[in-house]
Amino acid sequence: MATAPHATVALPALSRAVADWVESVRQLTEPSAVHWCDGSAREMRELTSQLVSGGELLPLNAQYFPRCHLARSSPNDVARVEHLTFVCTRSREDAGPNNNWMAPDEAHRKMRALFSGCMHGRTLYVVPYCMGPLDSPYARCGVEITDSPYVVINMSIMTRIGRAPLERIARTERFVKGLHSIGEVDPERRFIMHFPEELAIESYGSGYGGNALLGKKCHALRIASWQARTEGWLAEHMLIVGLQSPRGETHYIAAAFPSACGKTNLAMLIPPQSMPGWKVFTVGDDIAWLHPGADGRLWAINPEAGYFGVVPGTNPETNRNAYEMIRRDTLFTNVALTADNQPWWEGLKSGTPVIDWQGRPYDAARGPAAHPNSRFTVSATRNPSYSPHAEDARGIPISALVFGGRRREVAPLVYQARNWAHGVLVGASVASETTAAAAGKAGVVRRDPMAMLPFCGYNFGDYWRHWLEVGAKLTRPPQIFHVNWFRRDAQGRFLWPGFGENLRVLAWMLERAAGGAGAAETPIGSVPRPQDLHTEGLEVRTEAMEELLRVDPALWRREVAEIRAYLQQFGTRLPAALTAELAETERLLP
Ligand code: OXD
Ligand code: MN
Repeated sequence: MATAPHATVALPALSRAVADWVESVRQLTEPSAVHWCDGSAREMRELTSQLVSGGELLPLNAQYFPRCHLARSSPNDVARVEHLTFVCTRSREDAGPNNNWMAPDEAHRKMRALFSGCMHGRTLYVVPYCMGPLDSPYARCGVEITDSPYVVINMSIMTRIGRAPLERIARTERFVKGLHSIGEVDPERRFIMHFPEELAIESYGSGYGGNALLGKKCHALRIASWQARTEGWLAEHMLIVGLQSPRGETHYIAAAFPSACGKTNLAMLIPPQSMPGWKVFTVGDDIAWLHPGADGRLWAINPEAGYFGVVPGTNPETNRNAYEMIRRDTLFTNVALTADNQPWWEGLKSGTPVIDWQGRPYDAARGPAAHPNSRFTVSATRNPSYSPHAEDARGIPISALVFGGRRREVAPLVYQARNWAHGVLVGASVASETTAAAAGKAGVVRRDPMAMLPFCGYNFGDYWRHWLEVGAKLTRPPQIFHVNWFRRDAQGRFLWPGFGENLRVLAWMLERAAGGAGAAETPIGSVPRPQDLHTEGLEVRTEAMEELLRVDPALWRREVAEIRAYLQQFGTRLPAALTAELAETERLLP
């Protein structure tokens, strides 16, 4: 007996709420065509060849970099623009001193004027996407409308897009609305607006990274952090990594570092030869959504499906997994080219650039060949160390949370917080030297609480209170640590070798979390003594090791004063528990 043909419902007919919104945006932006993305491989191949024909994507050397392409952004559009990024809540205090704020009505008015008629002659793409495994109760969906096919291709790598997310949206008709247009790519007409109370994002005038791939920083951090607070979970700027010990047990760590401080490298770490039997599995390299579980532990999913990683510095020594991963099916943005059309970047340690990131003949006098914030976009499944549990619907349990910054001095290599509230203070006090990931001067120390300064969608004072509330729900909370791989000696040389050797520090944390491993008790928390770390085969001089683990009371008294001054700006929204923990640290300092 013949079976009835399976009727596939057309995409625009799946969700009334999405269709109505698309129609209202169509009327506002006046595109010449509307394309609903189904997320198929065929669709992405067609979009890619369209961009190749138009010269917007350059195919790279097919022998060494099969199915890889290069995109070049406008030189005025190469990084996130924090000064043009706003959180638009009804009350200014809800956005907090940590965000640029604009009243929602004013922001909508401004954006309406920019979006009005902006897609003339362009195609409007509708990109339904899911952040997190499609079958996970922790995943959340959104729809990005964009006029940039380059953004569509990136979104198809970074998230799960197309029919399945739209079907999930149709079940609840609840989704984050992300409206994006590259506009004129004019920094004078560029804004990234967030409306957490409306679960909406409006981004105009940039086609780059976090400004334009709205699933990432805009949704999965700024909007999700707000949504997480209302729903009782945490959306964090954290990598997630699984460590399997020689005994065969795997434990997971989530770690927050400011942009371009090595999250991707740590998430893909390769154990040093002197630590045989250890294995490392990547769950995520940038964002973690953390949920208190029924068992009193904290469970994590990675909402993303790919990596948008900084390319410069990637080589077989710094990150062999990433180096292998980006040799096929990868979209490069703003790297340089060799004579035979291979991508090239500073720190690659082989090959010679002949064309710079702007497509000009390379001339060292004009600066680096690849832009310092040049990126690769690649599917997480290309990662040789991709965790077999990365797509588990219920997530993975977290044993340790780690905060860190890039600091020449003050913070020792690693320390463990006294308890959850102290850990929240440690996270709130993160400070780091700025990098090329955001426009502005690199190398300046700034406070970057939980590495969320550019990404928290509401007042930090409320956010820390929410952290304390989540902690109170956990009967088996992860231990909280702080690391600093970037301590330097008087000559400015790094004291710690970093990369694979960081596993020694992570292994100590896991032993501490399990109630083992020794430490010295100090005013800032527990710090390992050299004998508490796995140091076999480690080439670090004894004096360097002592310096790395030193807590200097004079520097820390100054640090406490600076932290207090920083926290005071949050006024009455600052939880008293953090002030009390800071006072306790001060009391313990000699
Ligand atoms: C990123 C960033 O791109 O943090 O991940 O800037
Ligand atoms: Mn990031």
